[in-house]
Amino acid sequence: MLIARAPDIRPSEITPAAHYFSRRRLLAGTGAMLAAGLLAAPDHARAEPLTGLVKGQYVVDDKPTSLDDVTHYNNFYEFGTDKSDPAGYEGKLKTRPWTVTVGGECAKPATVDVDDLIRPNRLEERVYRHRCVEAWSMVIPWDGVPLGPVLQRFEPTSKARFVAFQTLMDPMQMPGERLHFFDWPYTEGLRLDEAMHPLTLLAVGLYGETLRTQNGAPLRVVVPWKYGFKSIKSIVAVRFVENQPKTLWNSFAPNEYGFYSNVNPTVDHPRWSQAEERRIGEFLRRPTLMFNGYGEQVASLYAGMDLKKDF
Ligand SMILES: Nc1nc2c(c(=O)[nH]1)N[C@H]1C(S)=C(S)[C@@H](COP(=O)(O)O)O[C@H]1N2
Ligand SMILES: [Mo]
Repeated sequence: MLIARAPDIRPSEITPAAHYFSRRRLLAGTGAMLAAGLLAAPDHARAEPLTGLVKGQYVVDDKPTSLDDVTHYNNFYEFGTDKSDPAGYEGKLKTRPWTVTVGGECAKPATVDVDDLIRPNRLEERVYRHRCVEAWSMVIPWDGVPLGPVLQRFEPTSKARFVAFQTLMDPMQMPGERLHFFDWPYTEGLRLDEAMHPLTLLAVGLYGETLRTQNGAPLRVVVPWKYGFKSIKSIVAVRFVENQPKTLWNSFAPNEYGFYSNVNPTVDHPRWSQAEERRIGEFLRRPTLMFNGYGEQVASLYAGMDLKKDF
Protein backbone atom coordinates (compact mmCIF):
# COMPACT_ATOMS: atom_id res chain seq x y z
CA MET A 1 0.00 0.00 0.00
CA LEU A 2 1.18 3.49 -0.84
CA ILE A 3 1.20 6.05 1.91
CA ALA A 4 1.09 9.68 0.83
CA ARG A 5 2.29 12.09 3.49
CA ALA A 6 2.76 15.79 3.80
CA PRO A 7 6.38 16.45 2.86
CA ASP A 8 7.01 18.53 5.98
CA ILE A 9 6.08 15.85 8.47
CA ARG A 10 7.67 16.31 11.89
CA PRO A 11 10.39 13.92 13.08
CA SER A 12 8.11 12.62 15.82
CA GLU A 13 5.71 11.33 13.19
CA ILE A 14 8.10 9.11 11.30
CA THR A 15 6.83 5.58 10.90
CA PRO A 16 8.74 2.63 12.32
CA ALA A 17 9.07 1.29 8.76
CA ALA A 18 11.42 4.16 8.10
CA HIS A 19 13.49 4.24 11.26
CA TYR A 20 16.75 3.96 9.40
CA PHE A 21 15.97 7.57 8.61
CA SER A 22 17.79 9.21 11.49
CA ARG A 23 16.50 12.29 13.27
CA ARG A 24 19.88 13.85 12.71
CA ARG A 25 19.23 14.03 9.01
CA LEU A 26 15.79 15.59 9.35
CA LEU A 27 15.39 19.30 9.34
CA ALA A 28 13.61 20.44 12.47
CA GLY A 29 10.85 22.91 11.64
CA THR A 30 9.44 23.65 8.25
CA GLY A 31 9.63 27.40 7.74
CA ALA A 32 12.91 27.98 5.97
CA MET A 33 13.39 27.36 2.27
CA LEU A 34 15.87 24.57 2.25
CA ALA A 35 19.18 24.41 0.54
CA ALA A 36 19.43 20.89 -0.79
CA GLY A 37 22.27 19.01 0.82
CA LEU A 38 24.83 18.78 -1.89
CA LEU A 39 27.27 21.23 -0.33
CA ALA A 40 29.76 18.51 0.52
CA ALA A 41 29.12 16.49 -2.64
CA PRO A 42 32.09 14.28 -3.47
CA ASP A 43 33.98 14.99 -6.67
CA HIS A 44 33.96 11.26 -7.32
CA ALA A 45 30.85 9.15 -6.99
CA ARG A 46 30.87 7.72 -3.50
CA ALA A 47 28.50 7.96 -0.57
CA GLU A 48 28.59 11.12 1.54
CA PRO A 49 25.82 12.06 3.99
CA LEU A 50 23.16 14.37 2.59
CA THR A 51 21.93 17.28 4.66
CA GLY A 52 18.66 19.20 4.67
CA LEU A 53 16.67 16.08 3.83
CA VAL A 54 12.97 15.92 4.69
CA LYS A 55 10.66 12.95 4.86
CA GLY A 56 9.14 12.61 1.41
CA GLN A 57 5.57 12.65 0.30
CA TYR A 58 5.51 9.10 -1.07
CA VAL A 59 6.65 6.25 1.09
CA VAL A 60 5.56 2.64 0.64
CA ASP A 61 5.37 0.54 3.78
CA ASP A 62 7.19 -2.42 2.19
CA LYS A 63 10.44 -3.32 3.94
CA PRO A 64 13.34 -1.51 2.21
CA THR A 65 15.91 -3.69 0.46
CA SER A 66 19.25 -3.74 2.28
CA LEU A 67 21.75 -1.02 1.37
CA ASP A 68 24.18 -3.79 0.49
CA ASP A 69 21.82 -5.27 -2.14
CA VAL A 70 20.82 -1.83 -3.47
CA THR A 71 24.48 -1.01 -4.09
CA HIS A 72 25.78 -4.42 -5.23
CA TYR A 73 23.03 -5.79 -7.49
CA ASN A 74 22.80 -3.26 -10.30
CA ASN A 75 22.05 -2.80 -13.96
CA PHE A 76 24.39 -0.18 -15.42
CA TYR A 77 25.69 -1.49 -18.72
CA GLU A 78 28.20 1.35 -19.08
CA PHE A 79 30.02 -0.42 -16.23
CA GLY A 80 29.53 -4.00 -17.38
CA THR A 81 26.70 -6.42 -18.07
CA ASP A 82 26.97 -8.39 -14.82
CA LYS A 83 24.86 -7.30 -11.85
CA SER A 84 27.99 -7.20 -9.71
CA ASP A 85 30.14 -5.20 -12.18
CA PRO A 86 28.95 -1.61 -11.48
CA ALA A 87 29.81 -1.75 -7.76
CA GLY A 88 33.47 -2.15 -8.78
CA TYR A 89 33.38 1.46 -9.99
CA GLU A 90 32.15 2.95 -6.72
CA GLY A 91 34.05 6.19 -6.10
CA LYS A 92 35.61 6.15 -9.56
CA LEU A 93 33.27 8.16 -11.77
CA LYS A 94 34.16 11.85 -11.72
CA THR A 95 30.97 13.68 -10.70
CA ARG A 96 32.20 17.25 -10.07
CA PRO A 97 32.13 19.46 -11.96
CA TRP A 98 29.04 18.01 -13.66
CA THR A 99 26.66 19.95 -15.86
CA VAL A 100 23.28 19.15 -17.36
CA THR A 101 22.35 20.71 -20.70
CA VAL A 102 18.63 21.40 -21.04
CA GLY A 103 17.34 22.37 -24.47
CA GLY A 104 14.91 21.76 -27.28
CA GLU A 105 11.35 23.09 -27.13
CA CYS A 106 11.74 25.48 -24.21
CA ALA A 107 12.00 29.25 -23.71
CA LYS A 108 15.04 29.12 -21.42
CA PRO A 109 17.55 26.51 -22.60
CA ALA A 110 20.67 26.41 -20.42
CA THR A 111 23.61 24.36 -19.27
CA VAL A 112 23.38 24.17 -15.48
CA ASP A 113 25.70 22.86 -12.82
CA VAL A 114 24.17 19.83 -11.09
CA ASP A 115 24.19 21.57 -7.70
CA ASP A 116 22.41 24.63 -9.10
CA LEU A 117 19.86 22.39 -10.76
CA ILE A 118 18.90 20.72 -7.47
CA ARG A 119 19.52 23.44 -4.87
CA PRO A 120 16.33 25.55 -5.12
CA ASN A 121 14.21 22.51 -4.30
CA ARG A 122 13.49 20.70 -1.10
CA LEU A 123 15.39 17.42 -0.96
CA GLU A 124 13.02 14.59 0.02
CA GLU A 125 13.47 10.96 0.94
CA ARG A 126 10.87 8.75 -0.75
CA VAL A 127 10.65 4.98 -0.48
CA TYR A 128 9.72 3.55 -3.89
CA ARG A 129 9.14 0.09 -5.29
CA HIS A 130 11.65 -0.60 -8.06
CA ARG A 131 10.74 -3.29 -10.62
CA CYS A 132 13.20 -4.48 -13.23
CA VAL A 133 11.88 -5.90 -16.50
CA GLU A 134 13.90 -9.02 -15.61
CA ALA A 135 11.25 -9.84 -12.95
CA TRP A 136 13.20 -8.97 -9.83
CA SER A 137 12.34 -6.03 -7.59
CA MET A 138 13.61 -3.93 -4.72
CA VAL A 139 12.32 -1.23 -2.37
CA ILE A 140 14.64 1.78 -2.36
CA PRO A 141 14.71 4.91 -0.18
CA TRP A 142 15.65 7.52 -2.79
CA ASP A 143 16.72 11.07 -2.00
CA GLY A 144 15.88 13.69 -4.57
CA VAL A 145 13.56 16.37 -5.85
CA PRO A 146 10.43 16.04 -7.99
CA LEU A 147 11.46 16.34 -11.64
CA GLY A 148 8.45 18.48 -12.68
CA PRO A 149 9.39 21.77 -10.95
CA VAL A 150 12.99 21.37 -12.15
CA LEU A 151 11.81 21.06 -15.76
CA GLN A 152 9.36 23.97 -15.43
CA ARG A 153 12.23 26.38 -14.82
CA PHE A 154 13.28 25.96 -18.45
CA GLU A 155 9.76 26.89 -19.60
CA PRO A 156 8.82 24.13 -22.05
CA THR A 157 6.84 25.50 -25.01
CA SER A 158 3.44 24.23 -26.15
CA LYS A 159 5.26 22.11 -28.75
CA ALA A 160 7.02 20.06 -26.05
CA ARG A 161 5.19 16.72 -25.76
CA PHE A 162 8.05 14.45 -24.67
CA VAL A 163 11.28 14.74 -22.71
CA ALA A 164 14.44 12.94 -23.84
CA PHE A 165 17.29 12.14 -21.44
CA GLN A 166 20.89 11.21 -22.14
CA THR A 167 23.59 9.58 -20.02
CA LEU A 168 27.24 10.69 -20.01
CA MET A 169 29.21 9.48 -23.05
CA ASP A 170 32.75 8.88 -21.82
CA PRO A 171 34.25 5.53 -22.86
CA MET A 172 37.41 6.30 -20.86
CA GLN A 173 35.40 6.25 -17.64
CA MET A 174 32.59 3.98 -18.82
CA PRO A 175 34.24 0.96 -20.44
CA GLY A 176 30.89 -0.56 -21.45
CA GLU A 177 30.56 2.25 -23.96
CA ARG A 178 33.46 0.79 -25.91
CA LEU A 179 31.29 -2.21 -26.83
CA HIS A 180 29.60 -1.44 -30.09
CA PHE A 181 26.76 -3.82 -29.30
CA PHE A 182 24.61 -0.95 -28.04
CA ASP A 183 23.90 2.45 -29.51
CA TRP A 184 25.59 4.62 -26.85
CA PRO A 185 25.02 6.90 -25.08
CA TYR A 186 22.13 5.42 -23.09
CA THR A 187 18.99 7.41 -23.86
CA GLU A 188 15.51 7.34 -22.41
CA GLY A 189 12.32 9.34 -22.73
CA LEU A 190 9.01 10.13 -21.08
CA ARG A 191 5.86 11.81 -22.24
CA LEU A 192 5.85 15.33 -20.77
CA ASP A 193 2.91 14.58 -18.45
CA GLU A 194 4.75 11.51 -17.13
CA ALA A 195 7.89 13.57 -16.53
CA MET A 196 5.81 16.21 -14.72
CA HIS A 197 3.94 13.69 -12.57
CA PRO A 198 4.66 14.26 -8.86
CA LEU A 199 5.93 10.67 -8.47
CA THR A 200 8.74 11.21 -11.01
CA LEU A 201 11.87 11.90 -9.03
CA LEU A 202 15.25 13.37 -9.91
CA ALA A 203 17.37 11.39 -7.45
CA VAL A 204 20.76 12.50 -6.11
CA GLY A 205 21.03 10.00 -3.28
CA LEU A 206 19.70 6.95 -1.51
CA TYR A 207 19.56 5.91 2.13
CA GLY A 208 20.50 9.48 3.12
CA GLU A 209 23.76 9.50 1.16
CA THR A 210 24.86 10.82 -2.23
CA LEU A 211 24.54 8.34 -5.08
CA ARG A 212 27.38 5.94 -5.68
CA THR A 213 28.58 5.33 -9.25
CA GLN A 214 26.59 2.12 -9.51
CA ASN A 215 23.24 3.80 -8.79
CA GLY A 216 23.64 6.62 -11.31
CA ALA A 217 25.70 9.38 -9.69
CA PRO A 218 25.45 12.26 -9.56
CA LEU A 219 21.80 12.34 -10.68
CA ARG A 220 19.31 9.97 -12.26
CA VAL A 221 15.61 9.77 -12.94
CA VAL A 222 13.34 7.43 -10.96
CA VAL A 223 9.93 6.55 -12.42
CA PRO A 224 8.52 3.98 -9.99
CA TRP A 225 5.52 2.77 -12.04
CA LYS A 226 7.71 1.82 -15.03
CA TYR A 227 10.27 -0.95 -15.53
CA GLY A 228 13.68 -0.02 -14.18
CA PHE A 229 15.33 0.67 -17.54
CA LYS A 230 13.23 3.85 -17.91
CA SER A 231 15.02 5.26 -14.82
CA ILE A 232 18.10 6.57 -16.63
CA LYS A 233 21.35 7.12 -14.70
CA SER A 234 24.14 9.72 -14.73
CA ILE A 235 22.26 12.26 -16.84
CA VAL A 236 24.05 15.01 -18.76
CA ALA A 237 21.33 16.17 -21.17
CA VAL A 238 17.59 16.76 -21.17
CA ARG A 239 15.69 17.79 -24.28
CA PHE A 240 12.06 18.84 -24.72
CA VAL A 241 10.82 17.39 -28.01
CA GLU A 242 7.68 17.27 -30.11
CA ASN A 243 7.84 13.61 -31.13
CA GLN A 244 8.43 10.41 -29.19
CA PRO A 245 12.22 10.22 -28.80
CA LYS A 246 14.44 7.30 -29.72
CA THR A 247 15.54 5.33 -26.66
CA LEU A 248 18.32 2.75 -26.32
CA TRP A 249 16.30 -0.31 -25.33
CA ASN A 250 13.34 0.48 -27.56
CA SER A 251 15.60 0.82 -30.61
CA PHE A 252 17.60 -2.27 -29.63
CA ALA A 253 14.56 -4.58 -29.40
CA PRO A 254 11.25 -2.78 -30.02
CA ASN A 255 9.22 -5.98 -29.60
CA GLU A 256 10.70 -6.54 -26.13
CA TYR A 257 11.01 -3.03 -24.67
CA GLY A 258 8.14 -0.65 -25.37
CA PHE A 259 8.46 3.11 -25.10
CA TYR A 260 5.93 3.24 -22.25
CA SER A 261 7.07 0.15 -20.33
CA ASN A 262 4.59 0.65 -17.55
CA VAL A 263 4.81 -2.24 -15.09
CA ASN A 264 1.97 -4.50 -16.24
CA PRO A 265 1.53 -8.07 -14.98
CA THR A 266 -0.85 -8.84 -17.89
CA VAL A 267 1.64 -8.00 -20.66
CA ASP A 268 4.47 -10.53 -20.78
CA HIS A 269 7.95 -9.89 -22.05
CA PRO A 270 8.22 -12.08 -25.20
CA ARG A 271 10.75 -14.29 -23.41
CA TRP A 272 9.28 -14.45 -19.89
CA SER A 273 6.23 -13.71 -17.77
CA GLN A 274 5.75 -10.38 -15.99
CA ALA A 275 3.00 -11.72 -13.68
CA GLU A 276 5.34 -12.26 -10.72
CA GLU A 277 8.55 -10.90 -9.31
CA ARG A 278 11.20 -11.87 -6.79
CA ARG A 279 12.08 -9.21 -4.24
CA ILE A 280 15.84 -9.22 -3.82
CA GLY A 281 16.54 -10.59 -0.34
CA GLU A 282 13.37 -12.73 -0.34
CA PHE A 283 12.91 -16.33 -1.40
CA LEU A 284 9.33 -16.61 -2.65
CA ARG A 285 7.96 -14.82 -5.65
CA ARG A 286 5.12 -12.36 -5.26
CA PRO A 287 2.49 -11.13 -7.71
CA THR A 288 3.46 -8.03 -9.67
CA LEU A 289 1.03 -5.16 -9.24
CA MET A 290 -0.41 -3.09 -12.11
CA PHE A 291 1.68 0.09 -12.47
CA ASN A 292 3.93 -1.45 -9.79
CA GLY A 293 1.24 -0.58 -7.21
CA TYR A 294 1.01 3.09 -8.23
CA GLY A 295 -2.25 2.79 -10.20
CA GLU A 296 -4.16 5.16 -7.95
CA GLN A 297 -1.63 7.87 -8.78
CA VAL A 298 -0.93 7.23 -12.47
CA ALA A 299 -3.69 5.20 -14.16
CA SER A 300 -5.41 8.40 -15.34
CA LEU A 301 -2.34 9.27 -17.45
CA TYR A 302 -3.25 6.33 -19.72
CA ALA A 303 -7.03 6.69 -19.90
CA GLY A 304 -8.28 5.49 -23.27
CA MET A 305 -4.95 3.89 -24.28
CA ASP A 306 -4.58 0.23 -25.18
CA LEU A 307 -1.76 -0.79 -22.84
CA LYS A 308 -1.25 -4.09 -24.67
CA LYS A 309 -0.51 -2.18 -27.86
CA ASP A 310 1.33 0.72 -26.21
CA PHE A 311 3.26 -1.54 -23.84
N1 LIG B 1 22.55 4.90 -18.10
C1 LIG B 1 21.96 3.77 -17.68
N2 LIG B 1 20.84 3.89 -16.92
C2 LIG B 1 20.22 2.75 -16.49
C3 LIG B 1 20.69 1.45 -16.85
C4 LIG B 1 21.88 1.39 -17.65
O1 LIG B 1 22.38 0.31 -18.01
N3 LIG B 1 22.49 2.57 -18.03
N4 LIG B 1 20.02 0.33 -16.44
C5 LIG B 1 18.58 0.50 -16.13
C6 LIG B 1 17.98 -0.69 -15.54
S1 LIG B 1 17.67 -1.99 -16.59
C7 LIG B 1 17.58 -0.74 -14.23
S2 LIG B 1 16.72 -2.07 -13.62
C8 LIG B 1 17.92 0.36 -13.30
C9 LIG B 1 18.71 -0.20 -12.13
O2 LIG B 1 18.92 0.79 -11.16
P1 LIG B 1 19.76 0.45 -9.84
O3 LIG B 1 20.99 -0.32 -10.26
O4 LIG B 1 20.07 1.75 -9.20
O5 LIG B 1 18.88 -0.41 -8.96
O6 LIG B 1 18.70 1.38 -13.90
C10 LIG B 1 18.34 1.71 -15.24
N5 LIG B 1 19.10 2.87 -15.70
MO1 LIG C 1 16.07 -3.31 -15.49
